[in-house]
Amino acid sequence: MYDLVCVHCGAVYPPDEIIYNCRSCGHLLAVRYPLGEISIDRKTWDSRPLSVWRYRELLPVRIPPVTLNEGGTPLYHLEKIGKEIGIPGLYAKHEGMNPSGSFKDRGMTVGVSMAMQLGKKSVACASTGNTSASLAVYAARAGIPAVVLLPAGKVALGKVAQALMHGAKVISIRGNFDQALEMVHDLCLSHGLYLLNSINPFRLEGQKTIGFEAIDQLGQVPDRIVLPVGNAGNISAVYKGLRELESLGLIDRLPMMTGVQAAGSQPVVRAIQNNLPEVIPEGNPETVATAIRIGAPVNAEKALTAIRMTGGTALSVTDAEILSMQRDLARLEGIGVEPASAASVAGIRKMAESGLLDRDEKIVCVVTGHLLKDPETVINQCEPPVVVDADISSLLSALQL
Ligand code: AN7
Repeated sequence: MYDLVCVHCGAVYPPDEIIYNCRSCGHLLAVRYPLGEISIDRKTWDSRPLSVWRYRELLPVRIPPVTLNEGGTPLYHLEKIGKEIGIPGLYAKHEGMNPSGSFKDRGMTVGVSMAMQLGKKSVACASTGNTSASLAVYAARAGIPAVVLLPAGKVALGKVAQALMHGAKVISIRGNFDQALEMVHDLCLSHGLYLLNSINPFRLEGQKTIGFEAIDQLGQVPDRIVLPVGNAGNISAVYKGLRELESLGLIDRLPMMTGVQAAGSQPVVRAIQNNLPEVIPEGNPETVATAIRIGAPVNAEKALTAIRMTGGTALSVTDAEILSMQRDLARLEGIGVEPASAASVAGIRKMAESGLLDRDEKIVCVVTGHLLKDPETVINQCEPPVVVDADISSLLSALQL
């Protein structure tokens, strides 16, 4: 059986205790498996479909899971963008192809399953959007109520639409994500809802399978895995999973974990580039990539470890660079992603242009959410459709034929 261990002081808690922060030092907890006792037969994994649940021996769920077949997302070779920036081994793992359109589904299938396993009757989260959409979906699937807190006016339309349609109780807070998270945390502690933000150690267990799948699809450990960073949960989760594979002897090296933030919201980048022991929160984060508009990333401590222990790095990209890469992915590769997702590939373009990486690297960029999540940002940067009269000559003249 696994237990929960404080990432800072090492205090240990039983797996069925509902606890999000260490009682001795206040830091976050992580799931620890008795890796020496777990036997994983590579053939058994390979015989199962590519999905979160392929890797169930390294997941905490012991009941039939609440699932919609998450994971198994495509890994695309970015041939044209890779050629343009001079990196032939450039790939994108399209997490927008999950059931609710983002990587959060990997975390929620595990997190909501754990809510059921632990006997919880309701769930909650704060969210820049995707977490709320995903929680609403999985709570509906489980048949339990969900409460989601959003920063008012700063959540992309598609995500709000999903949270509403799937039946969550949606509350908009006059404040930013960081404030909403503090509030929902208090609410969960005082009223017994199960908190499914990324401070929940079980949710990150599901997300770590992105790295497992990337290796299985590429047929080797990539030299670098690149993720957009908001609350820094996903980069921490992927690193944790890969460390477990390494301990089990299933891989023999780790990729350089590379985090990309938006220029207007880059506390992790500042900590890495200035070699700070911890992240200094930003009070007023701002970016077109609202998914990663987060000034006080709760998983920063784990993320700094992930980046530093693998010789990775963190860098920021401007909103213009993000949107330009969103368009290139869409038009050159046929891959539709939301702005935050394009940040990972934009970061690689920037590193390549500055000579900060080896052009022979095999690089997997995680593109985290689907284009349709944020239709307004798409419409704002594209020419509107040309309207013509319903006759063929008007059509031909509009097409300049
Ligand atoms: C598309 O939904 O934080 O660094 O509340 O939606 O693990 O936070 C979303 C984050 C990247 C950053 N890409 O991941 C939320 C939320 C997309 C995202 C991130 C998010 P973390």
